[in-house]
Amino acid sequence: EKYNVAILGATGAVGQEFLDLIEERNFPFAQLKLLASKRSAGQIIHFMGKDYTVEEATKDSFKDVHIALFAGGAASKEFAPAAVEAGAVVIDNSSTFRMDPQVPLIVPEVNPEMIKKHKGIIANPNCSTIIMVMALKPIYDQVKIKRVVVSTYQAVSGGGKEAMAELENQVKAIASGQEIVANILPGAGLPKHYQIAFNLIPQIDVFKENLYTKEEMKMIDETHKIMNDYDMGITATTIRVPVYRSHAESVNIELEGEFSVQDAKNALAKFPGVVVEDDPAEMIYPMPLKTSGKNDVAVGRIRKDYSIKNGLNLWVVGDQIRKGAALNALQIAEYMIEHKMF
Ligand code: 2RA
Repeated sequence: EKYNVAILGATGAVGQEFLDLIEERNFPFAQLKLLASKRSAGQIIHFMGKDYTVEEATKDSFKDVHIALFAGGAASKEFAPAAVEAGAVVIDNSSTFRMDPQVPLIVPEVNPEMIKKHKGIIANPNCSTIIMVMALKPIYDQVKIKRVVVSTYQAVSGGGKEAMAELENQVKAIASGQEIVANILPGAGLPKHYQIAFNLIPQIDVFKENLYTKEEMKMIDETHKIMNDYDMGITATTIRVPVYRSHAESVNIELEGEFSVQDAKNALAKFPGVVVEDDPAEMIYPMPLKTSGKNDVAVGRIRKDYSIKNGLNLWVVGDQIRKGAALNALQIAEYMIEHKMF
């Protein structure tokens, strides 16, 4: 069985990763449609021996499409209803529909049972949320988590190809003594921009009334929905760091009961999509340069938090473009194919 696939946002970092993963995982597509904004339309993308012309997305672009992979951004709001209307299942990486009660918010290893409730749209969670819940779920399945305190160290890839280029250009400029240019981070549409090279920016997306950023509130609200536990206390601080494409997260959890470091290691090691890289004596721990380009989320620095009764500290690192976005979305489609949900 093969499926007609459309990729909206085909020319961006996530769109490109969709193509790499479709080839790498031998995803069963019949026809492939590459869609983008007017600005990016017209580009030719050579893929699996064929040349594809990127088309400007319109409301009529989804005829005969079975699976519409939306890379993210404002286009999702504009085109998701038309894609559903045309009979496609939309797997959307934007934040548009994530908190809509009609829209399942899915990490296939964590809450696949929620997929079947979809009404045509399935939302891919925020990258930093996906990476965190991959580490929370195997522990939560053994012992309930009462509270999570997370601090993230987020790669510039979260800001798209342009943000990755900005970091690279700033490093080159510093190396050659040229002027530093900052036009993208912490956000292209924000009134001010700051250098990211050799810096940390404590803002991802805009600030809300409660002085948290939207990125921080995504980690809180989306985790509640994915874990289906709205009592879990969660607080988050999300920081942009000069790293290309892996997000790293320091996750402190308070458990309802006893759970040793070894218990945590065993649970994490068994969980699909997670690898434990944790041997301090051998200086083994996850690092962004090691996880970039890989599918698994790596967990290390697992140790007790002695300041509370049942506390654990984890260091969680994952590729933002893969598991944080394109891979997770494609795995949702793979799960649906495997469980004959189309
Ligand atoms: C970021 N999570 O890292 C957001 C969107 N990808 O910028």
